[in-house]
This record gives sequence, C-alpha cells and structure tokens, in this order.
Amino acid sequence: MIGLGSNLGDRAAWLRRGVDQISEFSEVSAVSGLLETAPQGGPAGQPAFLNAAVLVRDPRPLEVWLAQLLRIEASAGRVRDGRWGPRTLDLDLLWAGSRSVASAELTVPHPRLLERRFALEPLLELVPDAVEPATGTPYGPRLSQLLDQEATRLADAAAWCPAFPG
Ligand code: A4P
Ligand code: MG
Repeated sequence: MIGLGSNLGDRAAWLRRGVDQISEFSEVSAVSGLLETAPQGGPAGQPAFLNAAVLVRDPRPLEVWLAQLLRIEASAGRVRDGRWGPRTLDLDLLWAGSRSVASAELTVPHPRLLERRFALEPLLELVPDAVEPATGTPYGPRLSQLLDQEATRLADAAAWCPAFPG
C-alpha cells in the first residue's frame, strides 16, 4: 500500500501523476478516495494536503519499491527542504500485508502509520481488515482514535482518478 500526499501546486494533478507512474511500474489494484487534511508537523502555516492511497499486489522486494518511489518523487520536481516541509509529491510505503522491513533506509509498516488519519483512513478504505504483521492486531479500531485530526473527503476514486479502479 502506497500513501500519496501533496501540498504544493495542483495537488490533485500531482497525485494523479503519481498513480499514473506507479501504474507504469506495476498493476494498480485499487485507488482510495481523496482526502484534504490539515498538515501535521513541519513549518507553521504550510498549506493543507491532499492525501490518498494506492493498492498494488507486487512480489518485488520493498527496497525495489522504495527506490522506484523516490525516482517518481524526484521526477515530480520534489525538493527536499526540511523534514515534513511542503512537497509536490510524497510517496510512502505504508504497509505490505504480512511483509515487514526495518533497516536504516526503510521501515514497513510506516513508523507513523498508526498516528496519522491521513494515512490510516485511505489504507483502511482499501483493506478494511488490515493487521499489524508482527502481532496480528487489526488496524481498524485505531482509526476511531484519530478522528480529531482534520480531514475532509473531497471525492471518490472514480471522480478524482477515473483512469483506475476505485
Ligand atoms: N523511509 C523509511 N521508511 C519509509 C517508508 N515506509 N516509506 C525513508 C517511504 N520512505 C521511507 O523520506 C525520508 C526517507 O525516509 C526516505 O528517503 C526513505 O529512505 P522523505 O520523504 O524524504 O522525508 P519526509 O517525507 O519529509 O519525512 P518523513 O519522516 O518520511 O515524513 P512523512 O512521515 O512522510 O511525513 N500532513 C498531512 N496532512 N499529510 C501528509 O501527507 N506528510 C508528512 C510527511 C508530514 N505531514 C503531513 C503529511
Ligand atoms: Mg516521505
């Protein structure tokens, strides 16, 4: 599961472009609805984000995926100017079923997944019964504890990303 975020420029267009480029690398199984979310962390006053998630079923190593996602971010003109700062396109590996990784370059599931409505809500839309791979703990109940984080659903997948399955 890949989480997408943008808070610069034509945000929805950046996310669509991200989905397009992911689909050139691997078949996209499903795309979530589009959320507009209050920024968490980073510089004060940075613009609101659009967030979504994309599900792919792909056996390649997660390190191969990370490298590809970094290439896609770079091609979206992303400039890394400070942790959690504004970005045209941020792609995070959120979760990968029963697979997990903990290395210097990559941690899956994403270390902040369970703190962030903007990541967990789109993930659960696509895989409602997702569990923590190490423990089998379902993620579903966690979302109800994050609902104080501001998020507005702007569109279903069919409306914002019509080229791909919703
Ligand atoms: N990395 C390690 N694990 C992963 C993973 N599972 N997925 C490493 C992707 N990358 C992973 O990322 C830094 C490095 O993390 C990568 O090179 C990779 O080796 P980055 O994208 O350059 O840095 P970043 O995104 O600024 O920092 P970080 O800590 O990854 O931030 P997050 O967690 O991605 O959060 N608020 C709202 N509303 N919506 C958002 O989308 N996003 C962020 C960024 C902050 N606040 C937000 C949003
Ligand atoms: Mg990131």
